[in-house]
This record gives sequence, C-alpha cells and structure tokens, in this order.
Amino acid sequence: ASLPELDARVSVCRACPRLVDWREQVAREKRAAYAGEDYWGRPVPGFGDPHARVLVMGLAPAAHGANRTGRVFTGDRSGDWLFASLHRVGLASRPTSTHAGDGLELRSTRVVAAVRCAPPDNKPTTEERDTCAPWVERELRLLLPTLRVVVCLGGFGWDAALRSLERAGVAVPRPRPRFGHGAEVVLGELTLLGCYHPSQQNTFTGRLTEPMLDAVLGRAAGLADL
Ligand code: DU
Ligand code: SF4
Repeated sequence: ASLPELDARVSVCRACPRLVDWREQVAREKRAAYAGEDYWGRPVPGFGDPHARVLVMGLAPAAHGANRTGRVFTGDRSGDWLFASLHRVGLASRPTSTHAGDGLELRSTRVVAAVRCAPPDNKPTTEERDTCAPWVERELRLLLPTLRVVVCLGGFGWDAALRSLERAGVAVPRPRPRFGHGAEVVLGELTLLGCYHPSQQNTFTGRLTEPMLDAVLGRAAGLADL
C-alpha cells in the first residue's frame, strides 16, 4: 500500500463508536464562528512529505481545528504555534496553515496525530488509542525507509510513537524511555525527540515558549540534515 492509499482508507474508518458520534456531532452543530463552513467530520490523515525525514506526532484532531479543516493541526491555536515554528526552523514554506489547499508545503516533514478522530475533551480512551494504533503503525512502516527523527508532542504522542515504532519493527529498550521536554532517544537510525505539546494549556502558562519549541524542531531539522 502507498501513503495516498492509506490516507484514503483511514479517512473512512468508523472503528470507534464514541469518536465517530463525537466527530460527526461537532461537524453538524459547529461553532458559531464557523457556522457557514462545511466541517470535515472524519478521521484526519497525515499531512506533508510522503518521503519525510522528520515526523511530528501529535495527540488527536481538535474538534473545531482539524475536524473542521480536514488537515492535521490546521485551524486551531496548537497548529498556529506548530506551523509558525516549523516555518522559523525552515521546515514549512509558510508560517500559517489555514485550510487544505492554502499552498503550504512541508520540507521533508510529515505531521500526524496518534489518534485520527477528534475526542471529547481531547482525551481518547485507552481502548480508542489502541484501536487507532494500527493506522499510525502502517504510516510508520511506509515512512521508515526515509525517516530520521520523530518529534513527539506530549507524553501521549511519545507513548504512541514508541508502541507503534516497536510494532513496526524498531527495537525499543526496556524499561521504555520516559517522556520529557528535550528528551532524546536514539533507536538505531532514528532519533526520538520529546517536546511539550503546544496546547493552550502549555502555551498560555508559559510551560512551552516559542524558543523552546523552535529549539526542538530546529534540533530535529539538524539531526535530519535539513
Ligand atoms: O485491510 P485492513 O488494513 O486491515 O483494513 C480493513 C478495515 O479495517 C479498514 O477499512 C477499517 C478497519 N480498520 C480499523 O477499523 N482500524 C484500524 O486500525 C485498521 C483498520
Ligand atoms: Fe478509526 Fe482511529 Fe477514528 Fe478510531 S480514532 S474511528 S480507529 S480513525
């Protein structure tokens, strides 16, 4: 299977009843500010270079962000932070990601969510995490030939990346390495980098600053020779 084929297949997945209900309910009811828009309301595939050297792994689509626009991290505050930083470190062609078809290109970089459907309160259950894991695992298998760095946004992305990399055939030490901002783990040809998630919870409180985000993404670009 190819990456476009995988993207097409994941976009019609209905394996998690609670998340299917939620993503579709949000898409019907909408937020007042977006009342005139058609929401995507489906699983959100990865975005970026199919031969990526850098993979950025988030948690899940935001109800009125990617669940609205259909592009991962696009249309919410976390995405504003992420794409602006990717642009500052030279991995994105522009500083903003507004909608699919805005012309944004990522340089040797791909962005994915560990869980592909928007969950209530941004919290997937353990069962939903495990049900969705095969999708990210398939994507990792397709990317592994070129992949050099995986940037994990938050502990959820970190755990999901380690589990899926292991299932995709990458050796992971025991005990599993622990998440932290700036954590760096070498797994054969790959380096795993930990970064606080650019959610408002972290950015409003100053737990994650723009220089902190730029440092990790810049490190990823350097490790990938970009
Ligand atoms: O052939 P397959 O890759 O095992 O996928 C068949 C079918 O399974 C797909 O159309 C959706 C469903 N599925 C799923 O619900 N969750 C997964 O993680 C992977 C596949
Ligand atoms: Fe399918 Fe993943 Fe969405 Fe569950 S979260 S319905 S497994 S795409």
